[in-house]
Amino acid sequence: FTAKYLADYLPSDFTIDTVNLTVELDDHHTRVTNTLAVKKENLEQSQLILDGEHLKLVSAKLNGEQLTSDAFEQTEHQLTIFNVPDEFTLELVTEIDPANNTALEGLYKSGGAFCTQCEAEGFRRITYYLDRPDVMAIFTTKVIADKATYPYLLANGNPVERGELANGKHFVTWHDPFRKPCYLFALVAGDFDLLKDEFVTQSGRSVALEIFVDRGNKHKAVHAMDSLKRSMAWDEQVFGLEYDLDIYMIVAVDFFNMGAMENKGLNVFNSKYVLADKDSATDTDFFNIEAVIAHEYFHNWTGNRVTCRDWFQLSLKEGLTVFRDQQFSADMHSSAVTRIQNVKLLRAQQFAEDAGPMSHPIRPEKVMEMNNFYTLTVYEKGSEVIRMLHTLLGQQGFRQGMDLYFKRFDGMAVTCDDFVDAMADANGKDLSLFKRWYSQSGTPELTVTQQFDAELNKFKLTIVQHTPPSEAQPEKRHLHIPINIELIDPVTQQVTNQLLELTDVQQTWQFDASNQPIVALLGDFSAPVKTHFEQSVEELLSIIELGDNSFCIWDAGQKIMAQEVTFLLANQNAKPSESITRMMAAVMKADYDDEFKALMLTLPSFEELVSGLNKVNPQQLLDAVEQLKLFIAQQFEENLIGLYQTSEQLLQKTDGNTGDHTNDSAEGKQVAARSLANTCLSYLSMLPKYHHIIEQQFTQAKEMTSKLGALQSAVRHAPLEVGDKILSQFEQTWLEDTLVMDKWFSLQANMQVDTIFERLEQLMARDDFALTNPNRARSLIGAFAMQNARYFHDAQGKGYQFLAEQIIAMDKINPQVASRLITPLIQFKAFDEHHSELMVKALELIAAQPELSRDITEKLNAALL
Ligand code: BAL
Ligand code: ZN
Repeated sequence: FTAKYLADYLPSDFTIDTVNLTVELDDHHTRVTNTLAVKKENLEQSQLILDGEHLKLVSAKLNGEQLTSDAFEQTEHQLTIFNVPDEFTLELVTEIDPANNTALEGLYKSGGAFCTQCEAEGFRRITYYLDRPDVMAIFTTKVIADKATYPYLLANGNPVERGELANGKHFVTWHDPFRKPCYLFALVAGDFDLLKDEFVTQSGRSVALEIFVDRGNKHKAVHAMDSLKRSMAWDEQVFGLEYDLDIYMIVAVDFFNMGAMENKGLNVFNSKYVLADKDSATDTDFFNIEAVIAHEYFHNWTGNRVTCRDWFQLSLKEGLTVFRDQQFSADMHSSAVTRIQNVKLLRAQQFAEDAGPMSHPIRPEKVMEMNNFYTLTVYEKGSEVIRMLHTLLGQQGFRQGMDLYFKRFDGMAVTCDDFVDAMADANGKDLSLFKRWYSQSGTPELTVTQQFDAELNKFKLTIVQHTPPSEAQPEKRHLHIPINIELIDPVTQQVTNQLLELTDVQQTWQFDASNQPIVALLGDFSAPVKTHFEQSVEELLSIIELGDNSFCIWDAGQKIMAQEVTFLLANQNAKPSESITRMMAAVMKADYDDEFKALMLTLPSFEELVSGLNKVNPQQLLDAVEQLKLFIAQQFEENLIGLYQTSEQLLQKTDGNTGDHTNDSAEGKQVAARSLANTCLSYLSMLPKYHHIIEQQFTQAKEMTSKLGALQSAVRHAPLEVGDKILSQFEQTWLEDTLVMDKWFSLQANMQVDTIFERLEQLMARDDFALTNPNRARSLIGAFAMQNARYFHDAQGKGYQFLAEQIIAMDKINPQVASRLITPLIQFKAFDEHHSELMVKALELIAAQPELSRDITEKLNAALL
């Protein structure tokens, strides 16, 4: 396998004006007739090289003439046509086998339906094409299939013709008037329930909204539909962006590699991000569905109307669209809680990725398998980079930049530099140094020192930046970093805000201050960095008590908790210190809303803690966390039970009715109460005398969030009998619901029992477990490796070995999913020698297999360097 480099980019020698596709669907012999209008752009070039994989070429005609065998050459990945004229029509007929396509790229079957996934390079599995995002064409697609089995035939754009054919078949022809790259192509055929609605745009155009789901699930699409309408309205209000076709369709399928896909006018979604009702989905599911629906909708402008020149620029559309969906969620819900959740994800997972062997800049420079770069770095850090622009330019300046971006580039395939230039030009701001965020990998670290001169009433803050070197970039350079600070006067309790711009390795700022202020650093987490700033517990408590910025308040609490864990880790026989008691007492008495209080009470996750430590022993870390959690449960038992009961009372007053749960609604308050109740239950279940509450909550709950909260506490902290009893009741109720059963598999994967490996084997032997179903595989194998740290990091290496074996099996079926599962194993450098050696052994076991995919090979090459 060879890598591609950003530096080697060249424009295409050919362009394609129009594509006419006729797709005659059949399980094993789908026939694709592809008629292309091709134009030579580089007149020196005599041969046209098209991408194509797993295709059987049936016939090839140039300008209506059959090509003779010496006029072209076929390899495993390409079709080369020699001596082509300057402009011509090419008609290619190929055959494919969708029913045996377990990789779920290109055209495949999910349940009884045909569907497609073309990003990044799946279109080449449907027909021969110039499969690169800067080749943009007008697509017309005729879909033909059996009418009884596949009553709905869908593709991009607007339907222009439909009719009946012989042998019970029918067809529908779709025309997409917007030029697009082939990765945005989609086709769906199946029998569905259809939920219909309408949205009237700000200019008064009516858009038909259609969501297709498996039969019997129509009521579960209502939340997705409401979310779609809210997204459409928000994009008009905040960015002035209106939808452009007459119809917007979403199809939910059970077999899907990613979350969802923004194909023009025809989104295909993992059913996990569409289907929800109050019985079967948690508040988090409702939140995530709204966010993913919004994300894919927002792509219509940031991704589809303006797309990427090449795949190295993926963050151009993904970082920007994640930022847009985060802002939307913050507007619909608590902005503080939404922001903290964004940061938790970044710190837990992106920081780990950036410290591991696959560390890459948000605009990678070298790629072997593009599917490996749909990463937390490109998406989440990419979004943080956009957020920094938003912070530097302000909402209005950012909007001016967006307006200029669309004015310059609508209908084009462009680069990240083009985007930043639009932001700079619209605001007259020099962003040349800022662009380094796109080319440099790693998490920058800020070291902060302070100095107060009581005689001169001056306060000085010095910040030094440093990014640790990585294999690919041994010399890191300084970046342009926006740093929001709050200065809190401990005497007057006055709080002032400042935005500092760090543009050098080291800078000092001076402020007038009559008392030594307390600094709350990185308000709203204004930059994706780690900080080293020695602040006393008194200072951190003052931030909690006097600060204005919710993120800084939460972060001060997290810092005290993380310091406590570190202390217990270093002093194995010690007891938790006074600081944690003081902090928890402050949180207990503070007047926070329930959801924020739940976050303030929650200890940093295992992954968040690992990212702040060096070569940690995972078992000892888990022991320290459990010791601290038990201590808090014992010390604050009365507060916890009080909060738990108050939340439960609020929940019982009104029925759980998880419809619109935006922040101010009655439902929003219930969401918050459930979050607090589950957090308290998680502490209380550390104490055996409260184990009965777990079962009580499970039995009495009227919705899934509370049921799941009870189950999570059971599998984590209660005796096996309690967990097994309610898990079995849960299974009997939900056996027929795939998405709920995914939760059931995940709960089992999280069990804290020494027989976990036998349990995993038994679960994998069930009829309803299959590696060919990505959601199910992730719900068991992924949940075990990514959530059950205690047994994944088993001291004998059994957890690593289990994961390695599953990856080997999965790689033959679905390399993309296999490659995602390998993430926790390649991050071995974060752990002590004993564990990291066992992890490397597991990686070597995988590496010893013949015929590994390009996806896995790229990661193994990086990890086992
Ligand atoms: N473009 C792939 C799925 C997503 O990020 O929306
Ligand atoms: Zn996206």
